[in-house]
Amino acid sequence: MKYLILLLSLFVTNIFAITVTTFDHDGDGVVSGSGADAHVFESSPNTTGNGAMKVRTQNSLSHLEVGFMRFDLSSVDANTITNAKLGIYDFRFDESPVNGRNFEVYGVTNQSLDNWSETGITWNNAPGITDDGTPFNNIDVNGDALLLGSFTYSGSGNDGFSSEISLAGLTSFIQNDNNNQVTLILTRIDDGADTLHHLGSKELSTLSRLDSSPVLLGSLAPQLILDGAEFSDPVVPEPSSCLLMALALAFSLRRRK
Ligand SMILES: [Ca+2]
Ligand SMILES: [Ca+2]
Ligand SMILES: [Ca+2]
Repeated sequence: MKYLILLLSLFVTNIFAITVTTFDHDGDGVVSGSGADAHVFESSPNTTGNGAMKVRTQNSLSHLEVGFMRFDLSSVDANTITNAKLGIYDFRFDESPVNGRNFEVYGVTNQSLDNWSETGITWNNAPGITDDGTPFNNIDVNGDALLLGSFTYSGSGNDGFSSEISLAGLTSFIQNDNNNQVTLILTRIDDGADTLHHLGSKELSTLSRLDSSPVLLGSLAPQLILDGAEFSDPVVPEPSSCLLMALALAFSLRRRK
């Protein structure tokens, strides 16, 4: 019994986590909330890239494309979040792996700028960016955005998903948010010949660029994994609670035998 309690307590500390995606803000797999993902082009500053989110740089320094993600945290009790991680999916994983590539993530700190349009965001109107007049030298981030950290992409196996991305400033950025809308900016920081990256969006419906097998809509959308998090609305069923109840039931059934 003592060991079971120990096992359960260990389990409890680890199973409380909520994954919010740009597709689904309350974890039921049904599209909801104000999540969004899109990309903008420095070379085409009035064009919106929506569909497969894309981040692109090239060593010719003739292209710079930057990804934008908005996560809706209104279903989550922000006070319960202990750690936040980012998950992104490489749409071209079976063609030119993004593994080993380096990215930077910024958070939009100006809360009034979270309400960008997924179908209307451009280089010229995107939050956190002011063009510095020198083309393609960097992301031209301004004072409305804060560098949260950098990471080297590492997908698990060949499924193209990297879902355990830790960024030094991400958790505190989310904890300090005050409008339940979190905007992240994603950009490559190293240049190379094979730098065109398509990262999964909430609209992505096929497995990869070379494999058109259909996937559940939203399943390859960018993710925020919120450790410790609990839903703010008690009506929303918590998968972790269901798991605990199932464990308790299994234990009581076992004792009755
Ligand atoms: Ca939902
Ligand atoms: Ca989108
Ligand atoms: Ca915000």
